[in-house]
Amino acid sequence: MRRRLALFAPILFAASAALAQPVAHGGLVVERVWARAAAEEGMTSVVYLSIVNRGGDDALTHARTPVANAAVLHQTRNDSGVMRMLKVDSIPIPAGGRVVLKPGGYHIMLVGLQKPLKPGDIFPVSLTFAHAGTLIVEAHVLKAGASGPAPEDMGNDMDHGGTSGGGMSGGDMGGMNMK
Ligand SMILES: [Cu+2]
Repeated sequence: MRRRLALFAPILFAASAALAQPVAHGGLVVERVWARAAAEEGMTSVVYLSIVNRGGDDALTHARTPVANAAVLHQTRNDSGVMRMLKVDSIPIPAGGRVVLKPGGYHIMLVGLQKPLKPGDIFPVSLTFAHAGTLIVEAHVLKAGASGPAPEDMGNDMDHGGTSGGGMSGGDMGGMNMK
């Protein structure tokens, strides 16, 4: 882990220039990795990202980060009008597909933060895939109520209406609903 982080160190510089800086690994490209700010150690946070798969069928099976005790794969589902988060064993990444972890859908829940996450912070997240193995990406911390990166950093698949206007963030969780 330590050695892998060192290998990826040059990416830190590139990533600080652009949130959209993609990280390629085999047939996978991971981009727009962001997390919600959390004011205190011990709270929860959420990581979102986009994965483009130019290879065969794969699945995201584990996530880890040094900033939290656990990083759990979750899916938010609308259960008769009530938004619920469920733990999932894996997130399918179909061949030739694009999977977006975003508010109201799949996400990586950070449980038991080791430290507060402030807007502008960057932290590493290791992602393990069933076939592609493990890669490390950098998550950019946005404000607690953020629903995604700035519009200029977004692709056209972010379908939840952007950050202005409020009230339409898809019912997802930030750090607030899991106390
Ligand atoms: Cu969750």
